[in-house]
Amino acid sequence: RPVTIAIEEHYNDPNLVAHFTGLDLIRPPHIEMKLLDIGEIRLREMDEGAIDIQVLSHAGPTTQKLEPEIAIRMAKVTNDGLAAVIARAPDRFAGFAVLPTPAPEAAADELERCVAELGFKGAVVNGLTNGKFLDEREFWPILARAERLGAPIYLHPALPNPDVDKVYYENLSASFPELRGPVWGFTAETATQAIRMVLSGALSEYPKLQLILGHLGEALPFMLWRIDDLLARPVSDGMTFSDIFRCNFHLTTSGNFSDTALACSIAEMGIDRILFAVDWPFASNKAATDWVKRTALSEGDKAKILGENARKLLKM
Ligand code: GRE
Ligand code: ZN
Repeated sequence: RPVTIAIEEHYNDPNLVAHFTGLDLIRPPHIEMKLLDIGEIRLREMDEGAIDIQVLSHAGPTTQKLEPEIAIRMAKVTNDGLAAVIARAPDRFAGFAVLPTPAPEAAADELERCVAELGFKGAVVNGLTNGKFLDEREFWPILARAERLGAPIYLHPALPNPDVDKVYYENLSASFPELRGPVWGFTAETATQAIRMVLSGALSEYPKLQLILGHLGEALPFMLWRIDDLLARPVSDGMTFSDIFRCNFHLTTSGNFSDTALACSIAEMGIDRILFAVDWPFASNKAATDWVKRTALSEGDKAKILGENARKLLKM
């Protein structure tokens, strides 16, 4: 069977979780329990889903919403802890770093340490950094370093900016607490982050930088034609929005096992930019791999999505 690498798979480090405050994302106890497990339950469910390797990333909001000095210290502790987990089972686990983005120069250095010394595959950034989007110039040192290292940055959602949350979601959140989160709030903010990466000029400055979006691209494959049409001009160097999006983004299947969304994503991005992910423990490993195997794709295309594309992008 094809090698299967899942690349948006979460865990929690109690040392970092102790720093989360005001987190109103309610995760049920069985999810919290799985996030803390890096042994028996995780490996059993990987085996049930025929997943060979999980590329682990810490569950949100990680180090994006801490004071700079605390973020720097906790990113090191968390990344060292993840390296120790991987060292115990290097055939089953790989890692994405957490970055102290509130201190951008330190975050660039931490990314380099994690990739060059710990063998990590890139980094995950969870939502905004204390209210700021990653395309703002103060964060460009991180983007520059990621490009130089050939290390992708995964733009993972987090709960929306509190001002947005209040206006958009608050009055429905009692009945539908998932609305501000995975139902829509995550997608709206992360898609906005991705669009801003293109329009800010960050990707023209760092044209080799690779960004990863989960959930089959946070709805953007469906919107590319309309975005191009209404911008009605190139973003830079004669490249349209969708030209840049197709050069600098890879998308994963995390938590969105939809045949029609997958067909749209492949049609817009090409098969080589679609990678397998589950979003464990928020989605089921077995449901994810069963779905890929049931799709109408060729065996060659399934193998690309399940593992070959990740091996290339993450140099595994
Ligand atoms: C999260 O808490 O981070 C989360 C969910 C549901 C789906 C995905 C996800 O609560 O990352
Ligand atoms: Zn996730």
